[in-house]
Amino acid sequence: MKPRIGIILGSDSDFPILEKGIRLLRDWGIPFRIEVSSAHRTPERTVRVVQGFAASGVRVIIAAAGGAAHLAGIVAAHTLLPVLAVPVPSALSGLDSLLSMVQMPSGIPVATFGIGDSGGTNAVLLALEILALDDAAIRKRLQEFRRQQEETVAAKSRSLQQKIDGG
Ligand code: RP5
Repeated sequence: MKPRIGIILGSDSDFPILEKGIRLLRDWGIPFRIEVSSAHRTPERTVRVVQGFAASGVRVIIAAAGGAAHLAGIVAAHTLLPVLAVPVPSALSGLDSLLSMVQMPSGIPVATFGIGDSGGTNAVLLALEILALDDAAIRKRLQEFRRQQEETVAAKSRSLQQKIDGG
């Protein structure tokens, strides 16, 4: 099956922040490709990965990296596919990663998410929302996902209330 989402990690050590999102893709049967390639350690390979994603039918790219994180910018410079950037926690708690991604000079857009796990999961969810623009099955899945989330919050509220009432 043709991959619809391309994920590029600056290092295999970045994988944990996308684990939850990748589980979601697998559970929902969304075909994706994942590659490790560094903007600075393997610049030519990074360009080849981006070109490969586009050629294989990928519609949206997620790029995760940490530190002086120019991966998403380099990826975006080589494609017109939307690029979603996830800042990985670093020696500076990911603030360096975040600023490297979010402060793209005008002309090459990168949509930047929050640092770490929640950013990784939200990037996958936004990628799915982009695909859902012309895929009714994914749209339905996303609606169900939100419904389940609402139930979880309501259950937490009930359980907290019980705890308080119980003394
Ligand atoms: C970045 O350097 C990677 O994205 C990673 O977050 C960080 C450390 O990489 P490793 O030294 O763990 O390979 O390029």
